[in-house]
Amino acid sequence: MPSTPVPAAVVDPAAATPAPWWTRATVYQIWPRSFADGDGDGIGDLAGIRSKLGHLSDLGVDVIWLSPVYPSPQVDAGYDISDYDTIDPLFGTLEEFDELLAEVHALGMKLVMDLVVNHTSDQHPWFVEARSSVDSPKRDWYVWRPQRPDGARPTEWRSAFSGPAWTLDEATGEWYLHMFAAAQPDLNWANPEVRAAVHALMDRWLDRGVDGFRMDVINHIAKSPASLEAGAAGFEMGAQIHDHLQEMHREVFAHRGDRELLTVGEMPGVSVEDAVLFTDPARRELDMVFQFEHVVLDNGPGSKFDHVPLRLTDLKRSLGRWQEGLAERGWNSLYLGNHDQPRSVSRYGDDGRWRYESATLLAAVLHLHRGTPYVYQGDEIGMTNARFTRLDQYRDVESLNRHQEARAAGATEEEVLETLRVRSRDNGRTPVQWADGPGAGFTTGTPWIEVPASGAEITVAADRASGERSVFDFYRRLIALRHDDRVVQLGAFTMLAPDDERLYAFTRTLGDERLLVVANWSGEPYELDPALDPLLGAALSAVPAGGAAPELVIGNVPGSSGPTLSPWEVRVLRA
Ligand code: TEU
Repeated sequence: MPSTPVPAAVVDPAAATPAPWWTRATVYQIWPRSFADGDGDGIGDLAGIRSKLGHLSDLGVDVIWLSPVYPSPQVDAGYDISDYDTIDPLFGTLEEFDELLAEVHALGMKLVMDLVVNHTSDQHPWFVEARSSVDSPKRDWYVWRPQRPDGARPTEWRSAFSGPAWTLDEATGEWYLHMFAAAQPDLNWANPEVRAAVHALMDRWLDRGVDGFRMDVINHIAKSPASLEAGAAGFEMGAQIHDHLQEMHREVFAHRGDRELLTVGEMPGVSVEDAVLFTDPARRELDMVFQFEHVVLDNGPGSKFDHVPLRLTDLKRSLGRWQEGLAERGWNSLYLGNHDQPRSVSRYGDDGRWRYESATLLAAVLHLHRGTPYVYQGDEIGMTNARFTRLDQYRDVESLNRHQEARAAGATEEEVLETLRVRSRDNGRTPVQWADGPGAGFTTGTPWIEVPASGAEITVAADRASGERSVFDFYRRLIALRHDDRVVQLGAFTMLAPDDERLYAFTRTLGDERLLVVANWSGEPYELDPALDPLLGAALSAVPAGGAAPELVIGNVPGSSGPTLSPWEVRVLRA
C-alpha cells in the first residue's frame, strides 16, 4: 500500500519524494493449474511452482501474483472458492505453501494472493448455510430476491458466462444472484458481517506473510440498490464501492504501514475517472486497478465472441487516455495477457513469421508505459494461442457455456469453434511449455488440457538457448531497466503520431532526460519521419546537433539504426 504519494511525472527527480516501491516493480502472474506439475497428476501445483522459482528470479520479476489455490470445486478453475483458509489438495498443503512463500521471500520476491470475494463457491459453508432456509442467520450474506407473481427474474442482468445472472433456489423459492456461473453466488457486501469476515480472512493471509492481494472483480461487490430494485437491464456499480474499499484499507492495511504490500483491483468496465478515485493514494483505497478498455476494443456488438479487427489507432487512443488520466493522481497497471485473455502475441502481433519480433515489440511497448507491468506466464517466451479445432479440447466453463448457447441459437459447430479459437480463455490456459516432449516439461503425466502443437518448438529451453532471439532475455532486460531507470519508472508519457495505423510511438520525460519508443506494429517495413521527434531526428542524422548521438537502450533487430524499421521492429532511444 502507498505510504508515500506517487509524485507527478513532471516533478524534478531531485526534488521528488521517494516513489512507492511498485513503481520499480514488475509482477508475474502464475495460473497454477498450468504452470508446472510436481506430482505427475497432470495439474500444476505448489511443488511445481517451487521447482521453477529459478526461472522467475532469472527473469528478475519482483512480485508473483498467484491465481487461486484455495479449496474449490473448480467449476471456474479455482475462482469458485469453498474455503478461504487453506490450500486445495490438488495444489498441495498449507505447509508447502509456507515453504513456497519462504523461498519466494528468500529470492527477494513477493507473493500476492488472489482474493475472490465478490462471490464464493456454492459449496462454501456460508452458502450451504444461507440456502438452507430463508431464516438462516447467513441468509443475508448472499443476494436473494423473492419470486414474483409473474415468475419473472428479479432483473435482466446476464451472467458473464452466458444465461441469466439469477438462479431459482427451488427449496426456498427465492432467486440468488450470480454474476458468473450459477455455482458462484455473489456475496452481499451491504451486510457488515460479510465485510468483517472478508477482512478477517485477509488478515490471516497477511499474518502468514503474503504481500498483498489481486482482488477479483472487486468493483462488482457493491451492486447499485436502485438498479437492483428497478430490475435494471444492466449491472451498475454501487456508490458504496469506495466506502467498502476505504473500510478495507482501514481495517486490514492501515496498521501494516511498515510492510511493502500491493493491492490491485480487477475492475471490468471501470472508467478512467473512477480509476483515479480508486488509486489516488490520498483516498486510501487501492494501489492500482486492472482496467478493461483496451482488451474489449476487438469485441463485437454482442460479446467478446463476436470479435472485430482491432485498429492500432483505437488501442493507442485508449492506452494514451489512461496514461493521461492517471498522470497526476493514481497509478496504472499494464497488461496485455492474463488467464482470461487470448495469448497477446497471437492477438496483437504475428505469431507466425514475426513471432520473436512482435512478442518483443509488445513487451517493450507495454513495459515502457508509465505503470506497473504484469507478465502472464508463458508470455516471456512468446507462447501462442492453442489453435484447438475440436470442442473436446476445451475446458473453460465460459467456452463450454458459450458453445451451448450459440449452438442453441442456431450457430453452426464451425462458427462456434472459430470464435472459440480466437477468443476462448483456454488459449492462455494451456501448460507452460518448458521443454520439448510429451508433457512439454510441464508434467510427466497426462496434462489436464492439451499441450498445443507449438509445444514442440516454443519452449523455455529453446527460447533461452536462442541467444539474440530469446524473448525471455528481452523481457529480462526490460524488467531490469525498470529497476534502475527513473524515466521508465516515473517519466511523463506523451503519445506521438496518434493517427498512424502502423506506428506506436511515445516519449517518456523526466527532468531533462527523455526516452523515445518507436514500434512498427505491422509486417511491412516502416519509414520513420525524422520530424516525429527531435530525439529521432538526432538519432537519424549523420552529425547530431549539439553533442552525443542518442543511445539505443534496447531494440529487437540487432544492428539496426537507419530510418527504416523492419517488420515488427521496436527501438528505444535515450537522450
Ligand atoms: O474475471 C472477471 C471478468 O469479468 C472477465 O475477465 C471474465 O472472466 C471473462 O473475461 C469474461 O469474458 C475474473 C477472473 O479473472 C476470471 O478468471 C473469473 O472467471 C471471474 O473473475 C469470476 O471469478
